[in-house]
Amino acid sequence: MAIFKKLAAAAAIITATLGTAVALSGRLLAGQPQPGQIGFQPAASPTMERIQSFHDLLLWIITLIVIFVLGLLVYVMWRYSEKRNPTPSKTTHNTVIEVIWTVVPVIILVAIAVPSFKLLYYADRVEDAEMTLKAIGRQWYWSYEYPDHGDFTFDAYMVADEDLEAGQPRLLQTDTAVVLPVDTRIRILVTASDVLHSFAMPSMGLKLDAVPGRVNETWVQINSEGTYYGQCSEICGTGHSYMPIMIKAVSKEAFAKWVEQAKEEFAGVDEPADVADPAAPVRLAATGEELGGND
Ligand SMILES: [Cu+2]
Repeated sequence: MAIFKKLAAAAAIITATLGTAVALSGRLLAGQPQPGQIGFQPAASPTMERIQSFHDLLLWIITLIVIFVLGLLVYVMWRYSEKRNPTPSKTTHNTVIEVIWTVVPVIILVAIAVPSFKLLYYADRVEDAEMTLKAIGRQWYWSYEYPDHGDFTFDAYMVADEDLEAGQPRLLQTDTAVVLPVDTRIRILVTASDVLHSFAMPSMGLKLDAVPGRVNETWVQINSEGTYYGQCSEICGTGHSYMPIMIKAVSKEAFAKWVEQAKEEFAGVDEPADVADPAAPVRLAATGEELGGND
């Protein structure tokens, strides 16, 4: 018996250590996926908070349904087996039961639809945005525009593996961060210049198609300062996995300072690749290699 006690004590220590490690790393690296992570990244916006609680509600509903159906199946297998029920009943219809098993699922679906549509419209757009960010998906990087702050623009390329510094996540770090203020309602406009892309930031509950010739709109309000990572989520070509999105959320004051700096830094800097010119070479961010234009 003593050996079991020792094993139990060791297990408790390991569990406690792992728990602390996970909690610590979760706090340090909130805006990116964790090794062995189960579930969502910590919510960084009101939209994501609502998505998580809606997910939790659905998890309850689906769990109860699964348990109920599994219970019925097991009971029927036991109660109506050949041994216990040698002469089966010839019943083929039961109006009451049929009405119940039609109406109850309808009620459940309506109960799900109401909060679902509420959330859909909440996440859709914000009427009183305080500023606008425009993200343009390109093969294979993102360009950003700040129309309310002097309309400067810049491109953000992924940092290649060999250029990563300590602590920078692989395939997620970009050379230029998208700096945004916290506690601000930010309208996000998303489009693309070549093929379909998708602007996705899991911790903020953002995922919006970037469609050439069309501008899609969503919004975000970032809860706290930090660096958040996302990726293009539409298979868009060979460089699809090499066009991450990196948002640095800072205080409003720090953002105002950054804007002044950025206006100078990005003034007249490389005009975005000419959309109308299909022969323009595109740069593959991962290798820096130049590829021919789309044929
Ligand atoms: Cu893409």
